[in-house]
Formats: sequence, structure tokens, C-alpha cells
Amino acid sequence: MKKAFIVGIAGQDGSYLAESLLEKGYKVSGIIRRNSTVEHQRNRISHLGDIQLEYGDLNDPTSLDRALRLFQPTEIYNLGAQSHVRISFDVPQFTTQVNSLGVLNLLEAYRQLAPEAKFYQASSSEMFGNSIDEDLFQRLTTPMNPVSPYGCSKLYGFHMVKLYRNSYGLNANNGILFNHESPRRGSNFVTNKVVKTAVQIKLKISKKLELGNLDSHRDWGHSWDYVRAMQLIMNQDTPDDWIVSTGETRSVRQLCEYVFGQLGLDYQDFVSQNPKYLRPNELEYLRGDSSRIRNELGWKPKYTFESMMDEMIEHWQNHFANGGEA
Ligand code: G4F
Repeated sequence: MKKAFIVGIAGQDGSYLAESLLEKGYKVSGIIRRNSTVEHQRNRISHLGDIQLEYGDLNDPTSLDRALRLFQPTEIYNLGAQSHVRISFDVPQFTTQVNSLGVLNLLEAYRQLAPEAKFYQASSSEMFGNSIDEDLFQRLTTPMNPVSPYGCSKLYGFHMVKLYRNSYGLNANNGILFNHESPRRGSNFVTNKVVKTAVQIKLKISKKLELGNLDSHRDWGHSWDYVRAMQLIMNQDTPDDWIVSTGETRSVRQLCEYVFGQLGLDYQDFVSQNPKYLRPNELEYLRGDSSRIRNELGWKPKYTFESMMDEMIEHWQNHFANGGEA
């Protein structure tokens, strides 16, 4: 029987991945961090009956050893991270402990206790920083020059996965995922912040939306499509590194224009810039070349940018219609 162990199972990607693997007949397990408000921590996975959970943390090697001994996975997915780029400037050491040393802790446990398993590392397009090829795409050969503590921390994890693959013959893979969103996205990431506040403005429970850089561009896909890519990557016999992206890019301003437009509003009447949301250093432009995973593994996103944003708008409309918290 296929047994998946997911670090970060309670997050956006972890919850979609767990759901999808359960549907395929996997036994699914994961670790969650101890938190004083347990409901908040499990709200993305509380509808999934059949998963095994233990307390654990990427920074606690004994908890990783314990989980691997207990669950004996055939597939290990590391989706755990301090994943907010702006916050990584506030807490660079914590970000590095989780996103760099945490990967090393998990790789060591994997090497020693479950070397026959396959390993997936959530690597990030933030690793590219402001490098871009002449045709305005990023790909595996594009130099990686991160511009945030988050990007630097992820680059360490990326290289350690390659090192463990090449040194120990492990089936360890990197998925370099460009931004991916959904109704399950945290509302301090820009897509869900814009959608949630725009819906609140429409309902007259909010008056304005303050943002940082409106001119940065991102390649935004849907988390549900991206966890399908993770599974295709893990179904290969030979480990490798893969780019997952839509190949389209839009600015934060275009995002606002679309979302407010769908609600019959002009974003310019409500959106302003607040320097507190600007970053000490900004990654300006992301657009990924995912032709390899499309051609070789047959992956293709089902969501468009518009259908994804419409789903997020509907989510927040239903949330407030049902008396959900602001
Ligand atoms: O939604 P964001 O915070 O995502 P960001 O920084 O691109 O990072 C996300 O994608 C990475 C992949 O490249 C992941 F690795 C990472 O874990 C995360 O999932 O910001 C997107 C853009 C940025 O340019 C930011 O400066 O939106 C801009 N922005 C403008 N105003 C804002 C805001 N971002 C946030 N979070 N909040 C704002 O008020």
C-alpha cells in the first residue's frame, strides 16, 4: 500500500494533497505543530476523516524520527515552511531554521530511516530573485539570486535535496513552484487579501484596501493544479527537479482590476499604497517556463487565472453570507 507522509499537511497545499491522495487510496499521515487554538490549525483538514496525525516540527529531529518510524511512508512530502516572504525579513533566523535546517533535519531522518521512500521538496520560484532570461521567462537554467531571507532559505533546501540525491542515491525531487493560490490561501498573501477585502468593500463592511507594491508581476496558478503536478513528479522512477507554472504573468494592479471589476467596482476608488506593506527588497517579475513538465509528464493546469479568482470571490461571498468572521 502507498503511504504518504506530509509535513505541512494543515496548509493550503498539504490539505489539497492529502485530499487527492486519499481519493487515490493512499494511507495519509502528517505532523502538525502544537498550537493553543487547535481549531484554527486544523480548519483546512477537519473534513478529511481518514488521516493519521502526530505532533511534530521540522525543527525537532526526534519528532521527525518518531513519525517516520511510526508511519513508515513510501512517499515523503515536505510542504512545511515559514512561507511568507515579507515576514521573512522580520524573522530571518526563524525562517532559516524552518526552511533550511528543517529540510536538512527531514532529509537526515529520511536517509537513515526510510531511504527506499520517494521525497518531494517544495522549492520556490522566489529562489530566482530578479534573474530572468532574455525571453522574460525563468527556467531551471536561470541563475538563482534570491532577494529575500525566504528565497535564500529555500535555495539551501533546494541544494541539499540535490546533494542528498547525488550523494546517497535517494529518490529526492524538487518541485520549483511558482505562486499558487486558492480559497484556502492565507489572507495575508496578496491574492486572498485583495479578494477578501474587495468583497468586504462590496458588502460595505470595509472601506479601503491598503497594499504594498502594485507593479510587481507574479505567475499565479491554482494550488489544486499544483498538487497534481507534485504527484506526477513523485510517480517518476528517476528523481529530478521540475518547474511548475502557468507561463502567464500579471501585476498586482491587474489582479486588483480584475477582482474589483468582477464585483462591479473600480479598484482605483478603494486601493492605496501603504509603505508598511513594501519589502526591503522586491522580486519584480515572475513567469515560469513549465514546458518540460507539460511535454514529458502531460501536466496542464485546469484553472485559468480568471476561474481561480472567481472561485475565491465566491468563497468569500459565501463566507460573509453565512455570517463568517470579518
Ligand atoms: O502574495 P505574496 O505575499 O506572495 P510572494 O511574496 O510572491 O510569495 C509567494 O510565492 C512564492 C513563490 O514565488 C512562495 F514561495 C511563497 O511562499 C509565497 O507563496 O506577494 C505577491 C506580490 C509581491 O510582489 C508583494 O510585494 O504582491 C505584492 N504585494 C503588494 N501588496 C503584497 C501586498 N503582498 C502581500 N502579501 N501583501 C500586500 O499587502
